[in-house]
Amino acid sequence: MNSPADNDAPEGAPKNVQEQRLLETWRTPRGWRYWSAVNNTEVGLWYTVTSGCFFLFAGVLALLMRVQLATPGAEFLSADRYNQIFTMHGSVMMFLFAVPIFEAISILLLPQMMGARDLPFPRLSAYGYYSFLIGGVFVCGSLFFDAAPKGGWFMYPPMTTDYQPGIGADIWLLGLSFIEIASIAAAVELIVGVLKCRPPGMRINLIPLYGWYILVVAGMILFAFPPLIAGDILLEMERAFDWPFFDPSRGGDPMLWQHLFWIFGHPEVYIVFLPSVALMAMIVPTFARTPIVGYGWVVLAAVGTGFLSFGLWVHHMFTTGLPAVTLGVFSAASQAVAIPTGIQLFCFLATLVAGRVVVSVPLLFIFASLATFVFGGLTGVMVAVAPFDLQAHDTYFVVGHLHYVLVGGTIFPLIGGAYYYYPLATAKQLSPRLGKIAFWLLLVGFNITFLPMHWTGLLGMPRRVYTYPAGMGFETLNLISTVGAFVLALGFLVVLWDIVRPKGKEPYAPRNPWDAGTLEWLAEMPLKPWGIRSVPIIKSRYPLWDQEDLVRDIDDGRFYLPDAEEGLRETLVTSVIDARPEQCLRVPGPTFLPMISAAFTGGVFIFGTYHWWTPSLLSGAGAVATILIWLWTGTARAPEKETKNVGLGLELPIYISGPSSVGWWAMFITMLGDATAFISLVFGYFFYWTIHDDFPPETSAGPGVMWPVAGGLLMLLAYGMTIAAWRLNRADRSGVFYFTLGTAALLTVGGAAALYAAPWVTGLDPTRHSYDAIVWLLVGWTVLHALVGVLMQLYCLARRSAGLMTARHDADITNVTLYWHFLALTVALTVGVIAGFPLLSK
Ligand code: HEM
Ligand SMILES: [Cu+2]
Repeated sequence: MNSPADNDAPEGAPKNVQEQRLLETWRTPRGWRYWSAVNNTEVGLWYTVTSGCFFLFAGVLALLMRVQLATPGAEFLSADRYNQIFTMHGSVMMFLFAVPIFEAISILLLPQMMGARDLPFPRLSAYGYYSFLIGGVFVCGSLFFDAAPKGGWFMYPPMTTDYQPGIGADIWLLGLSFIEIASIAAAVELIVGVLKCRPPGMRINLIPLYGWYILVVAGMILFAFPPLIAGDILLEMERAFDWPFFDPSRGGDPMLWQHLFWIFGHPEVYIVFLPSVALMAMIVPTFARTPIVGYGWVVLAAVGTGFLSFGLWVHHMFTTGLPAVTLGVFSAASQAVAIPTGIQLFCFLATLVAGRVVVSVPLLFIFASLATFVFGGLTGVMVAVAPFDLQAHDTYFVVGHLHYVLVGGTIFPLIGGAYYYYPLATAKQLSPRLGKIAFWLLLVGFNITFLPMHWTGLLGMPRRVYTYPAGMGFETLNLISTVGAFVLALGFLVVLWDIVRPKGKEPYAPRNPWDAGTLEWLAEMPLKPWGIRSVPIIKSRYPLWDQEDLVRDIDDGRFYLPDAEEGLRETLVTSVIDARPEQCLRVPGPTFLPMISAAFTGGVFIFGTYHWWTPSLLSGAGAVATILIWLWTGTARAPEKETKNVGLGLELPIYISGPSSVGWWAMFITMLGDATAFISLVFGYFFYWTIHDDFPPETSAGPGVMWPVAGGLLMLLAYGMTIAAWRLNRADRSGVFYFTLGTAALLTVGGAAALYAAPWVTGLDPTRHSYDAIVWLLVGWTVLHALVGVLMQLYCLARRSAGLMTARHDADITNVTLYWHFLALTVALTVGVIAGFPLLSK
């Protein structure tokens, strides 16, 4: 199945004017301008390579730990160094590798799987990437200045408050919060990509399984990261300004951190694992030469795992002295999650049994993964039994368990995925011979490293400690583990070499080298920047197997968007459930704006770490300014004509607003995440209330009722006027529109001021008691969001007066109104909690 290239034309040259125009429109810039690219193929590749580098970095740290632990009483690393390295290993693996690598390959592959030309918000992906890069280098760099965090990847206070001066913990809290924001940005992008950018005909039951997993995992990121961000804010406020959220002597409680951390931390395990299952779901049918068995079951099980995983977090806290009932419930729930996981694995096995299996390197790694993961799952069921966990929790047994799950569940499928998808990134193939060598080294090395840890653990060797004394029976097992780690490392080196070795002389991979059935394998070799020659109509889960002549018709431009007449980048937007074409979306081309705004955003966090408030604030202003320029110049632009013929006689609008548009969805999804962070803070308030007999404490005046209610009413009035302004704009009543929205902005400022006055006038001192601190924090959160709301109102006023927003082209104010719905809820809840609740509980 080689591409039908002309004999005399050089390989990959355009065959006609249409192709010529498409090529020019989608061409990636060269030279230094290359870094202004925002296309998913470029950004996805950088993202993948960067997270790969962080993996290697964390891997080297693991080797250092193993060297230190090879012999008893070793002095290779000091205790302090070890703590830094141990913390960085876990944190980098989880935050800078495991989550980003999923987003990276999804950015790279999703549009291809969906027959789309790009993701809906290319600049957002680029912004997320640069944020990730800057934040990651900052966090990792700290290790070279002996300033790295050393509180473990879980950062438990009070260890990370009273006992750790220096900026290590601040680097962790601020640096990783910054990266978490980037992760959320990518999640929003991916969710909208799956929901709205599918090819016509790809109804919800035809979505490739990978797409479903993206929905589940990105959805989990959206609800799991905000609680952690909320926790980060609390802990950083305590470290930087002495607000006593976790200090029991002033009404705080370290357990609040543990809850917030593990509400994130357990779903995180599945956030890390499910993408690899997604890769399996793509690879297994290809090599079984048959469609997946039980598509619907796999989807249901994936969704079920996603939900269940939010109800398990307490199993990380079995040893903290919680009531027995709690332990029972969470223990049972932890066992239950084995069921949906099992269903997915059984569907893969059934597919392999039903098909004619062709063994290849990607499939070998899937086998390795299944075996390893199942073993880790079994020890997982053991530690889910609370009494067993009491014995094993702080020992190497758990280190063994978690690496079986993480390496088996994540690393092996990823390497399989690398061998499988490599041609789609570079048009060349990896070597099957090296692949097999790597497979054996990794599988054997892995088991030599981690199997013995179960015994060192049962013998009682504590984890998270830099050394151990001789004569406890730990010596031999530890030495074996260390030898294994080096065999494992050798395996990774073979993979790395295979990936980077020069392949200039090797021929291009054949088109669809594995004879797969899913759309991404349409890619021409060498790869074309346009992604897909024309956007097809999809009728099957495996269109390349089932739809006759599909490839030829696509290549001949017989489907949608075969041309770029206006020289603008375009892709199709379709409806959520049945993928009916709705819009011809124009996506932006190369620009440096995302890079610049990411640098400014990074400045806020990085300067903040050192308490350099002025540069931090200036960076914040810079970030806001660049983001405004980016929005102003690139989003919701009124087109030169209202509709466009996209081919096959279909006329589609170029501009739409409201719930059919991708912008509306992005705002809605972002606000769900934002609301989750806010709810987590409210959770904090009620957590204190449940553990204290006097909360709010008798000694505190509280913020009173008058000021909060006044602030709330003003802002609700502003909310109503914002909605009215949206209607007025639609009715094209310009004068009243300006007046209404302008007044709304003034009222918002007044409302925010009144709300801020509440704890201030009544003299709440946030350093005195956790009550005062949490009230201040809720107020601060709401005021900040109100100010963003004002900025949005002013933006709409400016857009309308510049003629960029009209009665017909009203996406700006439609999305702003959506933001305001959430803001109104935030205001109502804050006022209810700080002013209303104390009255009730008295
Ligand atoms: C590739 C080879 C790896 C080796 C040799 C290795 C080695 C280790 C060792 C020895 C520890 C325990 C340190 C201690 O308790 O003092 C540890 C902890 C940890 N590792 Fe790895 N690791 C590897 C890969 C990974 C991967 C791929 C991940 C995640 C995706 C990961 C995540 C973690 C985490 C989260 C901890 C902290 C556990 C805790 O809270 O006690 N590791 N690793
Ligand atoms: Cu868990």
